[in-house]
Formats: sequence, structure tokens, C-alpha cells
Amino acid sequence: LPQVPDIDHSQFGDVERVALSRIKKISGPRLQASWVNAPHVTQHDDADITKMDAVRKALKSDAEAMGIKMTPLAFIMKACVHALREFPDFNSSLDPDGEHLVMKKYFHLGFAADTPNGLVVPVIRDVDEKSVFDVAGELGDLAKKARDGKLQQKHMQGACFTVSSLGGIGGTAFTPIVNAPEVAILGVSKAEMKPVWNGQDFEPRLTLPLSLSYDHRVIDGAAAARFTRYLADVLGECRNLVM
Ligand code: CAO
Repeated sequence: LPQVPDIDHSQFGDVERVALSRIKKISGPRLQASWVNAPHVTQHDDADITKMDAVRKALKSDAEAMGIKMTPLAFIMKACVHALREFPDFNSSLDPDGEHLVMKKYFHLGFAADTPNGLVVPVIRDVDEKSVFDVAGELGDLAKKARDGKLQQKHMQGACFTVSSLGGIGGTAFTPIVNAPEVAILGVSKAEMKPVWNGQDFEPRLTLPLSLSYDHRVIDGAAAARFTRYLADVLGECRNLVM
């Protein structure tokens, strides 16, 4: 690879040299490996989550009684399983021989977690077999472990697909880097109430921006558009996401 010029910045003003965190030293080369090996494209779409959010709010107090925070991310992860089932190529990895896909029959989903020391990706196993309460509960536990620096290797292994949610922070879209050797990652931005034309009037609808980055060696653009639309429809209908 061509090198970035090595410049002595102190010739231009005061500087301080700070060590990278252990996590950044590990995640940096992995992100770069994915970026340079997998040709990335990002597909953007919107999901109407008005109904999903009403369901989530209705479940909130039951969840709280169980000590669980019912976050939108739990519904989104459940919806991803439906889309991965419908489009199995998204639940694969490219075999190192470059001539086969390794199709996964399980649904272990990673989620990007922001911690004081950097980005980590804990994994929730068998999301297909878990209720939205179970997924929300595990999300909360793993996110806390991540923030406290208590994740073990076993908590971060075996993911088939990753969700990176910046929805709690803000933004309208971004282009996440695929967590290789996975072949796709879903970026989620902040849901906003938007006026949507229903043929007669503008209706206020809660709109969730989705950004799906994918490895173009494995996934074609049309498949990515279909996957993202399907996911948006599953979220919109909010069927089979609770249990
Ligand atoms: N739209 C609108 N609001 C959202 C939302 C969305 N898409 N997603 C979450 N929210 C809300 C939550 O409901 C919560 O509101 P209340 O407290 O009023 O209920 C608030 O935003 C904060 O949510 P959160 O971000 O703390 O919780 P979460 O379960 O959604 O996410 C976790 C958990 C671990 C994913 C998150 O804390 C985090 O680390 N996010 C950053 C991930 C990241 O860095 N990604 C980039 C990696 S590089 O590709």
C-alpha cells in the first residue's frame, strides 16, 4: 500500500504524543484489513417504525419489571434475522479459496458498542431462538460488560452479521465498515418523525434510516436493495419480532 507521509507536526506548533488504547490497537488493523480487502458499497433506505415504536413502548413497563431496557436495537436485531433467512447470502462468508461461500445456518448477531477505550463488538448468539425481551436483556448486559472492560473472548466470537447503531447519538446516515469475514453490516441512525405522503395527506411517521454496507464480491447491488427493503418492511409491519 502507498504510505501516508510521516510528518513532524511539532514544526507547526505544540503537540502531545498519546498511546492508542489496547482496543484501538486491535480494532484498527482489523478495520483496515476489511476496508482494503472487501470492496464496500453502502445501500441506504428508511423504515417506517411508527408501529414498532408503539409496540416497544407498550412492552417497556413489563421489561422494566424484569430489569430490562427495551431498546429499539432489540427489535432491529430480531428483524435482521428475518432478512438473513430470506437472503441467506448475507449470512455467509467468502471461503479463502475465493470459489465458495460458507453458508451459516445459525444467527449469531454482533452489535457495535462504544466504550471509553474504543469500539468492541459483543455477540448475541441464536437471536432467532430468543424473544425481544431476551435480546434486549443480553444487549444491556453485554453493553455494560463492554463499558466496564469485562468482555471475554467468548463474548465476541462467532458473529454472522453486525448491527452498528448510532441512533442514540444522532445523524441521518453513515457508511459502516463490514466486520470481515462477515459480508454485510447494518448501520442504524436516529429515528425522526417525518411527514410522509399517503396519497391524500402528509402523515407524521417515525422514520428510521438504515445504511447497509456490503462486500460487493459476495453481494450484488440489487440484492442489497432487496435485503434493505425487506428489512424495512419487516420493521414496518412489526410481525414476529416480539417472541
Ligand atoms: N433512533 C432514535 N432513538 C434511539 C435509537 C434510534 N435508532 N436507538 C436508540 N435510541 C434511543 C434509546 O431508546 C434511548 O432513549 P431512552 O433512554 O429515552 O429510552 C437512547 O436513544 C439511548 O440509547 P443507547 O444508544 O444508549 O442504547 P441502545 O440500546 O440503542 O444502544 C449500544 C446500545 C451499546 C449499541 C450503544 O450504547 C452504543 O454503544 N452505540 C454506539 C455504537 C457505535 O459506536 N457504532 C459505530 C461503530 S463504527 O461503525
